[in-house]
Amino acid sequence: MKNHGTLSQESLFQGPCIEEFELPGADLSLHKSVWATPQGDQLCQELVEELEWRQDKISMFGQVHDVPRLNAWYGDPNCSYSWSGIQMSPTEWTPTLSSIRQRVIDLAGEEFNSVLVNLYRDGSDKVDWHADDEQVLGLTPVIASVSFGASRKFRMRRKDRSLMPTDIVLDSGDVLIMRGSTQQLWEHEVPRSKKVKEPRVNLTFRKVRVAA
Ligand SMILES: O=C(O)CCC(=O)C(=O)O
Repeated sequence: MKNHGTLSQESLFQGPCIEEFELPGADLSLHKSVWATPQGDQLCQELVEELEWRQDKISMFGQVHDVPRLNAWYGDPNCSYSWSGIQMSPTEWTPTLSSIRQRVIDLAGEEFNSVLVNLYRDGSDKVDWHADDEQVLGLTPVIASVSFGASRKFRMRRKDRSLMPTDIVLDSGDVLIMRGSTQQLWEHEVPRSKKVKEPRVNLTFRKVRVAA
């Protein structure tokens, strides 16, 4: 007999759910609410306060600009990284980052030796179209992207532009895992959004190949 009015044990338990996407050549799984929203928001604040943020510069058409977000690079001692001519040596894992990393390793079933952390101070910070396809990550990297704080749109498009872009909303506590040929065939951006007034911290866990 159905029990109206009171909640069963199952409906009280809201475990994380996984969303899959039908994107040709991309292998994405979005694990919703791996951290509950209040916990995710708390971690956002802690990371904003604790991490060693840097303001990188990028030169475009002969002019030097601030990258429109702050960054940090943490990892095992030998995991240096460079993108768009910016060199980064790893800072040692903090206890907070180590515990996030362990949760992500368990979820993805993959080892990660480093993390690129982005701080979007508000909706005017962004990241432009790119793929995480640097040689040191290998041809088919697994990237686990963790979001804390403000919800932001994560937009994906095929590099050959054969399809319309797809928008995925990443909320506080979500983990998006990208695998296979995703970085070879697709690129992604986080566009500006005037409505967003709150900060967001995004962590992309990676496995950098280290010379023996
Ligand atoms: O903030 C995000 O969700 C994406 C970050 C990103 O694209 C990157 O770190 O390469």
